[in-house]
Amino acid sequence: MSRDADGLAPPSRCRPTDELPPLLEFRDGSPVENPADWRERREELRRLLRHYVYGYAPDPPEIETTSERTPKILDGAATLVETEIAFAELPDDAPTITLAVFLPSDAVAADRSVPVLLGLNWRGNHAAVDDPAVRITDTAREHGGRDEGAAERGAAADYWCVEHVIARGYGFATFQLADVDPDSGDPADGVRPYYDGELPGPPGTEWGVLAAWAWGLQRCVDALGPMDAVRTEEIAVLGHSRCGKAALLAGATDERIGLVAPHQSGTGGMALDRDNDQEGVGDITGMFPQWFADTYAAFDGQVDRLPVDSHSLAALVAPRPLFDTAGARDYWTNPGRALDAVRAAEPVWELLGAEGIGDDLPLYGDDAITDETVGSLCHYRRETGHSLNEGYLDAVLDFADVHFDG
Ligand code: GTR
Repeated sequence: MSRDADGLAPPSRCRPTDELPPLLEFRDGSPVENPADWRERREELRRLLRHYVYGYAPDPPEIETTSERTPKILDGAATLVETEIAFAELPDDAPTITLAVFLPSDAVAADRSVPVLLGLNWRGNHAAVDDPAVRITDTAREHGGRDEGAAERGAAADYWCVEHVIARGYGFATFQLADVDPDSGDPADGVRPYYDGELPGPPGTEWGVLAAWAWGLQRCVDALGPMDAVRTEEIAVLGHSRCGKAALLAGATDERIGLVAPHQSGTGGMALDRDNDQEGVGDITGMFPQWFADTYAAFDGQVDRLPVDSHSLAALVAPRPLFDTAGARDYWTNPGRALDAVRAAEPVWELLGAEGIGDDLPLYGDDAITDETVGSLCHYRRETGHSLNEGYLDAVLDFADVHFDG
């Protein structure tokens, strides 16, 4: 189905989830009965998701980092650490990631480590805040998002709300997606060509751009983990839209990530492929073939043959906390089918002894997000279209407050 003149399509209704591929059953039909079985089933699902949807990423490379620290930015509220992440196994001309880490000044002064929100940005690190301390990278000059040349400083400040995140006692870390892959559709761009012929899967299952971005997020976790200022167990990954798909994939496939918060991630993210009357497999692989393994496009028109769906990806997060956020008017991302995926994944949290869904979902707007109301798995909506703002970030942080100690 396609969008109307406003870019919207009518909301879809929720459907029963009993026709989804079972999570607690192996491919050979044997049951998954306990946490040990789930470890094996998790590996099976992970392989299937790579094989049929996102493609096989390379094994994690060794990273090499150099960091520069600037205290007292954002009117004194934050310390900036800019970290260049390079890959020892790749040649000198290969891409590097410039990770900008913003830390609350009071925590830095007190030598106190903080939980960190890690997000993939589109327009450059310098667009996330309006402060001259943040470097405008070569990547940002070349790929400014919707702008010609580099985006304005602070162009995405109302989107990321970094000062607000800092004021709530969290760190914020981000890198520009074009550092890893500019999403041009040209397979010669970005980091992927450096791994040609070296990926673990058969031909046709090579990693797409979403898997490459997820890999980039995981390399940032490599770099953040050893930082004294960061609570290693409390790195939350967040992303909007295509970056929400990548954030979910990164969090699902990397158990070091302490909390996963995909925002309006839609098809290829939290929304189920089955019975999705918004963006179908054919729509998304037609528009963005580069995002996925080549195998995925073959399921256009026969999505019921996929051995996985988005609830399978969500379930890989269990028992860690997963907070899915959606815009009630963001029809194209199909909030109804994202909620169905959350519901369908819940038995895995329960099998692992974690509380799944707390109160009835979805939570809306100013609904309280406390340990009384939420479990480890939540779906939350605000009355918006396709956007990120302080209201959503507050909800993510409320949820993180419930699950993190820091
Ligand atoms: C849309 C696409 C969505 C979403 C979005 C975005 O055009 O259909 O799946 O990823 O782009 O990332 O902005």
